[in-house]
Amino acid sequence: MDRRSFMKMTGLAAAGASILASADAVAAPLARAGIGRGNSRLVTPNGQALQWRIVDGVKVGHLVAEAFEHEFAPGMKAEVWGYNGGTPGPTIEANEGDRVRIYVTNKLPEATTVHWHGFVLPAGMDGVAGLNQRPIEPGETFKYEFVVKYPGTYMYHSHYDEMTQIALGMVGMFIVHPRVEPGPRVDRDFVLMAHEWKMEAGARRPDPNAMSDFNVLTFNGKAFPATAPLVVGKGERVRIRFGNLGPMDHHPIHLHGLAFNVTATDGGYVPRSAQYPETTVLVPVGSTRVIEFVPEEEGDWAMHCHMTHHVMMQMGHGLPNMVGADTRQLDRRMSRVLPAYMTMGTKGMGGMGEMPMQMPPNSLPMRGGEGPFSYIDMGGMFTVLKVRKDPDRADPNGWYAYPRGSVATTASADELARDGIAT
Ligand SMILES: [Cu+2]
Repeated sequence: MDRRSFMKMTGLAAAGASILASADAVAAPLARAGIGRGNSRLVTPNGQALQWRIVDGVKVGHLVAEAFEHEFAPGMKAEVWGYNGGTPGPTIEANEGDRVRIYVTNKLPEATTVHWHGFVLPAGMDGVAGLNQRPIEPGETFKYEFVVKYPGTYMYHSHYDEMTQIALGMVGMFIVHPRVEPGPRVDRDFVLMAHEWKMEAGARRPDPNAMSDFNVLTFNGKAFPATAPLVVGKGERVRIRFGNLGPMDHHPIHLHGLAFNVTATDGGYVPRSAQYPETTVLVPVGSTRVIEFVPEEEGDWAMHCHMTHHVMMQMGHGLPNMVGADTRQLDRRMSRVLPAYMTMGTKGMGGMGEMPMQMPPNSLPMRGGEGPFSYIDMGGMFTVLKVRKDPDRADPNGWYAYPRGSVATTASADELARDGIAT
């Protein structure tokens, strides 16, 4: 999206908010571009926020569990299940001590419930089907009401037929702001939810029976290059809240160019004395991890899951190993029936994301997207942290303007001779 359409969207969101304050608060397509709400600085890249209506001092919201079409990245859409037209569902935001009343309407073909993951609340509101309540049948609307006692970074998800419903996308984040921040004030506050999906090429829906070999890995429901970049200022204090309610996988999320501290989990704040610096944080299934940092170097910095298969996409899975294979004979034979035939992958697979391969319908290339120097051969659970001097005026889609002479490039003969490097 260019800057102009981004601005237009921001305007629309502001106009929409006033209408929604009095109308039904369902399925608000607001804040699609990741716009924070009210006094909060919270941003959900590629996501939306739940709209509240205040009734007698209670925050009233409405989640609609439903199936809808979702685009993981240009080239691949799927019918998924989620809340209010999104997977993850809208980010829910409240303040410590708020009473919330959340209606859940079930428009799925089977029963469901909602569990408020990490909350300390009355047992009858915990949402485990059979244990805490009866399931919400299709067509029914249930009411959950509780006081959010403790601040933190929480999640919500279906707790009925979890294998199907979580795999199909019935997850979301729930942030409770503290009355008093336990640490320094932050300038930027992002929410990113990890998820993994199994999408057979050409399939219409993710496969909820998958246990391994997930081939579409997402942040907030998007695979790179569809993940919105995180634009922050040099010297600003930045918070990123990671959540993971994928079906099976844990994700070691790695940030380039800086070190961070884990300041909170879904269990609460980490005391300052117990925090230590890291560059990769493991976000296990069923957990949140909150990190904070102050970037000191401007630039475009990769932020990605460090599991190499989690930055690949569909076509990168289930391939035979061809590295180092001598396939000249095979290629010669094949070329009799397919003149353009060439076995791929014998010298590695670095260039495969950009090869003009014929793609099966509804599928993503092996990996990657356009970069400022060449094709970026990582995809899936990958996004870019853009550290800028003036982040609020920076084009979120623009690339960093490198100072002259600051980019790695070919060594000259003089330099090689000077330093005694034989090549
Ligand atoms: Cu991962």
